[in-house]
Amino acid sequence: MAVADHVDIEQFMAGVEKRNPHQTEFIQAVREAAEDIFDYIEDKEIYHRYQILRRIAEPDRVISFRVCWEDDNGNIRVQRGWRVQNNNSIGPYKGGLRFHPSVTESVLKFLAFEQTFKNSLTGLPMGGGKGGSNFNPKGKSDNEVMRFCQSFMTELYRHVGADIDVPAGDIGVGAREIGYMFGQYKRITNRFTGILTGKGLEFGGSLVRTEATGYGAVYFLQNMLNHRGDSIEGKSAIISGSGNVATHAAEKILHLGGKVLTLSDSKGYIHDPAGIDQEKLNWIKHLKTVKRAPISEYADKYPGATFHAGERPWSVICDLALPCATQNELNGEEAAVLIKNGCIAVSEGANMPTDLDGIRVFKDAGICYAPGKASNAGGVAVSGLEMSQNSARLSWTEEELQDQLKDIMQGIHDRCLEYGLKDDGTVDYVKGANIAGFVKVADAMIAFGVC
Ligand code: NDP
Ligand code: 2IT
Repeated sequence: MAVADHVDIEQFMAGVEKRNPHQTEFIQAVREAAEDIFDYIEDKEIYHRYQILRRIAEPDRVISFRVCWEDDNGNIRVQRGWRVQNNNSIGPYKGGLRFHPSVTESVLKFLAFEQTFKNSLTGLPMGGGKGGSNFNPKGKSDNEVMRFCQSFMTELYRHVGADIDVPAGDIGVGAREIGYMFGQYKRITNRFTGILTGKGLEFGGSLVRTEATGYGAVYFLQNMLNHRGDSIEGKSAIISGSGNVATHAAEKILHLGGKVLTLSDSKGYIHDPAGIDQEKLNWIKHLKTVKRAPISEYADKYPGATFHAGERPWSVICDLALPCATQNELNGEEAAVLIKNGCIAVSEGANMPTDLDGIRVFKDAGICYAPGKASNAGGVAVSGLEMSQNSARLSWTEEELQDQLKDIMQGIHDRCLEYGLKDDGTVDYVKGANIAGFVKVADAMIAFGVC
């Protein structure tokens, strides 16, 4: 087939938009990757002939199901659950479960698509998947959450397996939810196998998994700065979110001698000019995971701090920024403000937190900018290590796992350099991540032929 027969990116995206009407997040994620991949494959006939990108952007399957549960007042509630199995060319489907009212098929398809590239980048044998529900755990009792999780797993169990699909946590799914779901799987199947990661340490979980995403995002930041002969020491950081990823990113910034000025939640952000130290961070972790209360309470507890209702932290002057809450939480205007204020590096802990305009601003400014599919891969990487430990029926030490996490993040950084290093010595980490993530999956798919 001649090169002249190839579609261009706009024709390709027109097809994606037509096949996925109204799925704005999914279309956004595909465009972000396609822009780099189209450049790369332009003169590589085999990727065109096998329609690789077209196939990766069509999930292997999307499973959708009803989840019924009973609330504490005896009302029957009906939610929708999904598992998107995007691509298993290099390993079993792997990716988190999100419980949040904003969850739609589009959100889960974008997350599963990005997960495919992210998991490939880790160097571990994991395919891409994502799932979840529009269930809102906020304000629910432990018993209500348990009944929901049991009902969710009563359907999901038939689609997962240690060599098939291994879900984990994400927004609204932490240790409590994983415990309830693992218990239900075991009860239904009478099998104790590693069908979920992020499990409790007593029942097959791995040390360092809880910290891995946030720590990994900061290791990636450190790698980017080191590559430019700089470091985190003495720098100020602003962070969004106050969940698993944000609080552990903050902790690692502190370990490496930086200062954390902000954290946030869905109601607004807190700004503490004195810095959020480890003691304050421990208080926040307790507030968000045990008390399950809003971050605004921080400003009552620590009078030097202020709470900014309904706002995001991006106007606070800083050296480093880590968006760690959710998708599209940082737009082009906010990116421009960060650059104007002297921010030199952005490492995404969340998935797709920066919109397409924001990415363009960061790329044009030539700052160190890491997309989530590279910088937040530490979480799924340690999930991969949890799978290995489960298969071998052993547990590695904290030190071994910390070392492996650091090595994996360095490896991802270096894979991004391979395809993203520019002539002027700066690095386009978006391009590097997209192409490096793509090549491994694509070459496996070619080996399988047309299927
Ligand atoms: P958590 O549920 O622990 O925390 C989520 C945080 O983000 C909370 O502070 C929450 O605020 C805030 N948030 C959620 N939705 C919104 C919204 N629509 N607007 C503003 N704030 C919001 O989730 P995680 O920390 O696990 O996940 C955070 C991000 O990191 C997500 O993008 C996730 O996909 C990504 N990620 C997570 C990994 C993991 O291992 N957990 C791995 C890789 C990426 P509130 O408390 O008010 O709800
Ligand atoms: O987005 C992500 O990488 C996650 N939520 C973690 C997935 C996993 O399988 O650990």
